[in-house]
This record gives sequence, structure tokens and C-alpha cells, in this order.
Amino acid sequence: MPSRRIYLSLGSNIGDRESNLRKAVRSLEERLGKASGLSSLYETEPWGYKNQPSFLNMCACFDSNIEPEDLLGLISSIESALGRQRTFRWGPRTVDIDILMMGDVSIDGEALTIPHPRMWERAFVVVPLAEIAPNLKAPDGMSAALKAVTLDPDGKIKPMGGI
Ligand code: X6L
Ligand code: MG
Ligand code: MG
Repeated sequence: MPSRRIYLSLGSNIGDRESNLRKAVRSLEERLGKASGLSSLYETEPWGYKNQPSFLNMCACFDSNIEPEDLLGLISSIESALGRQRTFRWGPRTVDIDILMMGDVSIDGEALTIPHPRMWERAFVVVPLAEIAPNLKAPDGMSAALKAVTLDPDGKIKPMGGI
């Protein structure tokens, strides 16, 4: 089976956020092989539920033939190992790993939807994504680079250096 290009969004807003993200990437690489792209870290204001600490967000890219359900299982185990507690919807978390895209995989299920249905609306996803995949196309044909400028016209989402 040929490998697919996998784009992930990672976020943390509890504890040592940079360390949490670094550990998550290291765990992903143990199973998927070396990342083919890692964005900078971005400090971002919380979306959805605003009364919580700000996030560090980043995106990562892997090339792997892992199946979608197996990737979801891997992500859940990494989130648990890094101390993620399920409190309330949109609440704070030590680490969150979301599957954005997996090659041309399209799944619309209870547990898993790929591509991520809201990814192109969120600056904290699209700005880091545009750093590692500027020519990636949204469903409307717009590139990630152009989406990033549209979602964050004043460049408020600033890179904080890499991991
Ligand atoms: C209206 C209603 C507008 C809800 C937006 C957006 C809800 C994003 C949830 C929304 C809405 C989310 C992160 C975050 C969360 C993160 C930053 C979510 C799920 N995760 N904020 N908020 N980074 N900056 O990774 O993404 S909760
Ligand atoms: Mg998320
Ligand atoms: Mg998630």
C-alpha cells in the first residue's frame, strides 16, 4: 500500500506546553517515521471556550501507510499517555492531536471525519499549516497560504520558534 501524506494539527494549553508538543511529535515519529514537515509553534488565543489559558499550536506532516482508524487509536493513546483528561467540551488539554487530512481519504463517521470539517475556518490551524504546505488546496480551491492571510490579515498569529 502506498503511503499517504498526513497533516495533523497539535495544540496544548496546560503545563509545559512546548514540552507536551515535543513529546507528542516524538511519539508520533516512533510509529510513523520522521515527520516530513513541522511548523513553528504559534501562541494563539483560545477559540470556542475563551476562559482558559492561551494555546501553543503547530502542524505536522507525515508520510505513512497507517490506516485512519489505527492513526486515531495512536493519537488517543498518545493523548492519554501525555495526561489528557476529558473534562468538558472545548476545555483545556495537555495535548490535542487532530487529523486534518490523509491523502485523498474521505470519511464521515461517528468517531472520525476526514478531512477535518472545520479546519479551514481556524487561523490557529491554517497559519501553521500554510508554513509547511502553502500550496495545499482548500475545497474552494484557495491555497493554504491565501487562506492564512484571509483568516489572519493583520498577522496576529506569530511563530514562536520550532521544537
Ligand atoms: C463559534 C463557536 C466559533 C465555536 C468558534 C472553534 C469551537 C474552535 C471549538 C467555535 C469553536 C473550537 C483550540 C482552541 C479549542 C486550539 C486554540 C476548537 C475546539 N482547541 N483554541 N480551542 N487552539 N487557539 O487548539 O478548536 S477547542
Ligand atoms: Mg482540536
Ligand atoms: Mg481533538
